[in-house]
Amino acid sequence: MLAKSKFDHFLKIICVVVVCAVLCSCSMTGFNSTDIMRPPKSTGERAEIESAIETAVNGDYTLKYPQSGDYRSSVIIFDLDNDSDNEAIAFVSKDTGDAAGISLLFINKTESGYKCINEFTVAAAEVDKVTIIDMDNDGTKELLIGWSVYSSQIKTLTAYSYNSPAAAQLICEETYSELIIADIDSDSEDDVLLLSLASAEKPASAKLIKMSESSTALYSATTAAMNADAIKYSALSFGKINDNVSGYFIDAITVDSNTQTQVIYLDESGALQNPLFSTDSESAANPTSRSAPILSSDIDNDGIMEIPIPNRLHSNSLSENEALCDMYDWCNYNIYSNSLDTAMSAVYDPNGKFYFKAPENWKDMFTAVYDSSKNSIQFKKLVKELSSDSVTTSDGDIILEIKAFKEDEFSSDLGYTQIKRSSGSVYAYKIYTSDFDEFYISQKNITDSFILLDNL
Ligand SMILES: [Ca+2]
Ligand SMILES: [Ca+2]
Ligand SMILES: [Ca+2]
Ligand SMILES: [Ca+2]
Repeated sequence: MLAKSKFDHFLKIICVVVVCAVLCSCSMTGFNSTDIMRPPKSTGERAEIESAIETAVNGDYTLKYPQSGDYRSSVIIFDLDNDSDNEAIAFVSKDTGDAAGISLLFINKTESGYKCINEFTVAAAEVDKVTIIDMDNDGTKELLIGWSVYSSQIKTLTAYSYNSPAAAQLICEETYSELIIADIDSDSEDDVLLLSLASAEKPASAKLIKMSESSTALYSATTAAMNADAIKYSALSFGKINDNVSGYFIDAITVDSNTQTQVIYLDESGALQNPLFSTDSESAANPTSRSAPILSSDIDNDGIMEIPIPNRLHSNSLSENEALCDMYDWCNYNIYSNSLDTAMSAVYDPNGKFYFKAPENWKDMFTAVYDSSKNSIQFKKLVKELSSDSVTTSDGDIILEIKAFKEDEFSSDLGYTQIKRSSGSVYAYKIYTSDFDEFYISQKNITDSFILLDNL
């Protein structure tokens, strides 16, 4: 039962945190089609473009649809050069029988109607993602297109500029696992970041991509090494590291099934940094590694991101029905001292219904034990005994108990005070310490520290 409850609990946290991640992430915007935001001016325009495609292909073809990103249409209509006339691009696979790949068609409005002006064929099975961005800030958009083959997680990037009346392919030899757009250098212009999981060909990396001064090539302006043990990204959240610096909080699943966070940001010299990852030694393990798939988020809603770091509680006297509760320190990454500074510590209810923020005056001096027979958590003092070469701890007096009652079983006669009522349950507490105890916690503090997961 407990294991299932824990699983439910983590599922809820994942749901909550994924929602947070999506809200503050530029990379996981999901379906947000600009095709819908900017429909063709008329069916006439769409029909003319389709006719231009048919003329250019001159045979049977299949339209190909980008599989991720903001643009999911096989025909994307956009004013690339900012002259108020739309251009179009189209992805088609020609039904010629041979493995020719996918053709990218540029379709331009001419005096005699829409015409295909350029065709580029790429050896790929699918279009992964289309990014339309002004890489050199000259007012015309460049196209970055990711391509995938079935056998690999690694996508190939090609890039194109459009200067009427023709498109040109830019030199670009980059690959990626995730292409993300955000203003990582805070100059109010979007930047392109490529994240790559480790592959047989290339080590794991984060790269900031820029356009050459000649506007003929894309190149990696700065690179940071990333953890080769990461096998899948769980969330890519762009957010504030502190009041002045923003960066990516990259939560990834590692080969040992843990979740860990890497923080990618640009330092003052313009170099990408990944301070929570070190190639130096095996001992420099990422301190954020955790067995539960809990994602980084702005847990306390102050605008700055936190990373959940397990902070194990201790007990020397667990009985048959008792289990230690999990606690997490939600930490801000301090780029100046290279440290993780705790913004909030919280104990999780093993049933996944709530967490309880540990008050400041309990810091490192308490434990929390869940008793399944009573459906309650007892918060106890931790007694530390110092000897010349070691510290031993033992469970001390109970400070506070939080118990979940079924709604029809709760009564104020039972000696508990109600905190919250939710979904057929009443959560209530009993204080065991006096007002003069150093672990004293006020009624208001208990209420403020109790956070129902449903309300996150
Ligand atoms: Ca145009
Ligand atoms: Ca441009
Ligand atoms: Ca920027
Ligand atoms: Ca925060």
